[in-house]
Amino acid sequence: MLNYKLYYFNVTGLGEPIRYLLHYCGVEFEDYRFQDFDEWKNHFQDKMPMRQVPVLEIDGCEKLHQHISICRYFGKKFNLCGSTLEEDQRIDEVMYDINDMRLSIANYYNETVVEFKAALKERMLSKLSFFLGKLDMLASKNGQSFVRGGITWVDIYYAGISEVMSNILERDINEDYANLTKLVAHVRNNNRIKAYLEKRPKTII
Ligand SMILES: N[C@@H](CCC(=O)N[C@@H](CS)C(=O)NCC(=O)O)C(=O)O
Repeated sequence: MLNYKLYYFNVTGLGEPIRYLLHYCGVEFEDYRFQDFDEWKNHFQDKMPMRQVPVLEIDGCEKLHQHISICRYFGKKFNLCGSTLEEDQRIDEVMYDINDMRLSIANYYNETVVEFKAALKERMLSKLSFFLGKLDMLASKNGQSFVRGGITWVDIYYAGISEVMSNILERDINEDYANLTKLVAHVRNNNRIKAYLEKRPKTII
């Protein structure tokens, strides 16, 4: 059995969908959270492949990076992919749509110039409602998942990353979308995810 260690900050962020997937799949791992930014800067940053996290270390040596490809890796490993190449294409499309939404929120959140921030907020909110509407329709068409044929890694990815987006915007982004709410609840009702959510550290973001 491989030994996994996930390095990330003590926030949900890009680490959370990986944590969701690992718990969903019942993979034991060390959820290493830097105590603060200094610990990261002084002791870890230079040891990471691209000086960024999340990073997943395997057996104390090999280091995987890029949060989406780490999620896809577990999707493949635990049969949470599509059953055809076309379904895998759909999974990737949804994942990149979700990522576009996330980046739009992150750009708004990180903007420090007040005048730019107002314009970014307007653009981000309009994009968000369009994308969420589309994703909701997809979830409605396919039951409690984005792609036909049952739960796949992108459903679990969404449950984790939509929590991050909601934390940043300080409201549940799925609240007006019944099918997305159902999809996320379905993932969170998984016994192992439920147990993780009960015991994980409380963080603001
Ligand atoms: N494209 C990368 C982005 C990783 C990234 O931006 N990580 C940030 C935290 S969310 C980071 O490591 N920041 C610390 C730093 O740059 O010092 C991914 O998706 O994993």
